[in-house]
Amino acid sequence: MKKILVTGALGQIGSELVTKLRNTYGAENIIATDIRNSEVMAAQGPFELVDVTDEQRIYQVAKDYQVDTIMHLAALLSATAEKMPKKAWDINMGGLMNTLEVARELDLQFFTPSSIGAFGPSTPKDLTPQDTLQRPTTMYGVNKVAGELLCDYYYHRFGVDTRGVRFPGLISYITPPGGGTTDYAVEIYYEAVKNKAYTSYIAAGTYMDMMYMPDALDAIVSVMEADPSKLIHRNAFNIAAISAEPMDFARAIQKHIPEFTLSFNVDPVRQKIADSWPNCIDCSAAEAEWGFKANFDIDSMTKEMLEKIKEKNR
Ligand code: AKB
Repeated sequence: MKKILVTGALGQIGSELVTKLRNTYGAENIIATDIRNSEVMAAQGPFELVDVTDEQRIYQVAKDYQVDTIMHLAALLSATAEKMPKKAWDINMGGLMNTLEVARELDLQFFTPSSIGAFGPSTPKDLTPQDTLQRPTTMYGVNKVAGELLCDYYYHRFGVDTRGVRFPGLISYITPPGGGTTDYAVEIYYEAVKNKAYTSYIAAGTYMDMMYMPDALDAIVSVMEADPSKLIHRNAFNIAAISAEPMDFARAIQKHIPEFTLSFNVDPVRQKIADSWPNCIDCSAAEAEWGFKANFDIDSMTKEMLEKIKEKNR
């Protein structure tokens, strides 16, 4: 039976991952942690206040609960990191270093997500290979590349069982993302239901990879349960499901809300970040090494997103 400590448990991924893990491995075996409190999450299983910049605290909680795995999710996303680069370095790199150290000291399995943000303008944009040029031009990207290398280092140098994926923009109806470049692809659904209109801060024709949250959660569980002898890459597997630009979302939404309209008011900061990222990444290494497969395309995701948001509004 697994015993897993999750950092950033109240974030976009964490809030849904904790529920899935608690359903899979038993609520008492999932120690949700965050810098903020949550009575709801605490009522459903173990919950501890943890600031990932405090290594002693992470160590203590991991030891007290005798966990065998850390899933480290706490991080600032790309747009926020551009606004606060020093803080992003401290949280994203400091938090990763601290959690990896605890994993080394206590001999724990370790997961942390990288991102399509780990690529930059000189990376091939279409069918971006698993192993390719990575010269990102954002603080978030610098953090993600350094993080991928650090996880590889902890595996090769200390034998820590580090694993990870490069997530595309993640779309869900439960917890909204905050401070990301791909957040428009979530906002568009809420606005479609509420106002039948959305103004996108990302320009028409800007393709980025996206994925529906259930596929992202399945990917985390699959890569963690994968046979280690089959893993050539271990960390930072390219995974994606949907390569889309804002008009693709508009067309998918119009199949359910024909009067929906999309307009544009481009934010130069987030547009510049988006322009530096791939259009569509190649996931063949993840498919071959641990059987990655996404189940949702833009139409099946859109149908469910609109239904669930309508239900929430009732
Ligand atoms: C962001 O937009 O910053 C994230 C990501 C793709 O890593 N959603």
